[in-house]
Amino acid sequence: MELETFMEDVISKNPGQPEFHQAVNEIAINLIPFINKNPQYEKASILERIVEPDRTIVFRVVWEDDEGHPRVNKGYRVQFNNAIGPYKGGLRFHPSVNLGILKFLGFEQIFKNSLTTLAMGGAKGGSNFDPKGKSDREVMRFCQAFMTELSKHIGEDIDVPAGDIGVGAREIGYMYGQYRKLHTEFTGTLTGKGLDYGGSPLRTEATGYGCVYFASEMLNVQDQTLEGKTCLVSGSGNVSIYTVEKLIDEGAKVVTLSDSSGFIYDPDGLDTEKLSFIKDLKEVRRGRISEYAAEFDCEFHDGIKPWKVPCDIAFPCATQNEIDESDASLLVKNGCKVVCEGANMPTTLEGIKVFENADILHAPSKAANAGGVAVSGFEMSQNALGLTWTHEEIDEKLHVIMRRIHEQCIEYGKQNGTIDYFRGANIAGFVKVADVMLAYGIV
Ligand code: NDP
Ligand code: 2IT
Repeated sequence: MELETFMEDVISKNPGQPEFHQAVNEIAINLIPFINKNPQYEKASILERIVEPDRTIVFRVVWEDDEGHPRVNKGYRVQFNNAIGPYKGGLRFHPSVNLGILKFLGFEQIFKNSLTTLAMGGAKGGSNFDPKGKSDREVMRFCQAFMTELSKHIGEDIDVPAGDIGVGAREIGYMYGQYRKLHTEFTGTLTGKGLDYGGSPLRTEATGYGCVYFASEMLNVQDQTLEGKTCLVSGSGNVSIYTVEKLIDEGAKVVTLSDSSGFIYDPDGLDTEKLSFIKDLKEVRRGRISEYAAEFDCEFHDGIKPWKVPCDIAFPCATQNEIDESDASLLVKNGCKVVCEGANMPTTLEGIKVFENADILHAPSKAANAGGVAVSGFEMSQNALGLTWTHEEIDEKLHVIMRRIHEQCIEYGKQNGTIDYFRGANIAGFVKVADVMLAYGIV
């Protein structure tokens, strides 16, 4: 099998979906040489089968705005692969959402969920609805309308959605409220729920904390720690906030945060008090990051990303393709040695090459940000068992999972004394799902 012909086929079957092509390409680069050495996968056409979603559901969402006007959005759920467990993955509400973006996210989720070692298949969904500037009531009416249709396709053993960009505690509350009402049942069909109605301790923190645990594992191999390291974090949403929280705990110095309007540069570093301001700004008031610069008298860089700031470690935690070739070159030039991906696919293929050529330790999102979905998996288990584990118990389990993911990356990614984390994560994530697909036969 050849990469070029395989990708030509994927592109011709999925026209106009560049992010999906990119996600497949990123994995195929590693999988095709591996499959060529393991012909059982080629014989059963596993790669050709795994890039085709089990099903995609696309629907209309009509809701009423505060002026009484009907508004129309698109709703989606891509149920990509349930070989190893119920479909599992987040919902994204953002104006940029389209089928190609959700297919890239659902595809990545298959391998990420496999790496967690838990029984979860891959899925993703969402809408081109933009929660920004909407009242709470409008968000509630949208979430209810969205769930009215989505509820027909999900269930605790079928498909368990969660949050992603634009979907946090508020949206999950509205959607779970509607699901409960429509199904007359109280089951764990969504994760990221509030603690008093079936949510798991640490789910809010899990993606960010897990990402920092993964970075610690990478540094540990080099006999280093996070203590005193200068870190850039992009974004200022769920993943960024809890990445920063754990970095502060570990004694690292975080000097940037961003949103879609620009980034703040605080050379003194964030501390707990400054982070409380960010939590209130982003989780409660839903304000802009520039307010941080005004509050703490530091620089705000309008309309640009933080990658020109010198650092030891970069944590891209906002969105896909936020580090392109020139951003990657700037990071390398300014001394960055480690890149740990909190966001999904934040680095372009050209950016990955730059890091590879500079021997940067680069953790792919499907490994580094798997802590969120892992704790979602724990939420499902707690719901099924009807009990709640403690914060400490879950933190310990999260640590173990992130360590195991790191070990899998080493097992499949070690080559001539160096670790290719992309290769390791891609192959380790694939093997488990592919072997199960082989066991099921041609279905
Ligand atoms: P949030 O909605 O909480 O925050 C997103 C942040 O990224 C905001 O600061 C937002 O700025 C910024 N952002 C979003 N889109 C863009 C864009 N196009 N350009 C510049 N900035 C942008 O989302 P999360 O923190 O939950 O998600 C962040 C990333 O992490 C995503 O890639 C997501 O897929 C991934 N992820 C999330 C997990 C989770 O558990 N929540 C789990 C694993 C991965 P603004 O407000 O201005 O739009
Ligand atoms: O990208 C992701 O892993 C998520 N948005 C979390 C998915 C989940 O089901 O918790």
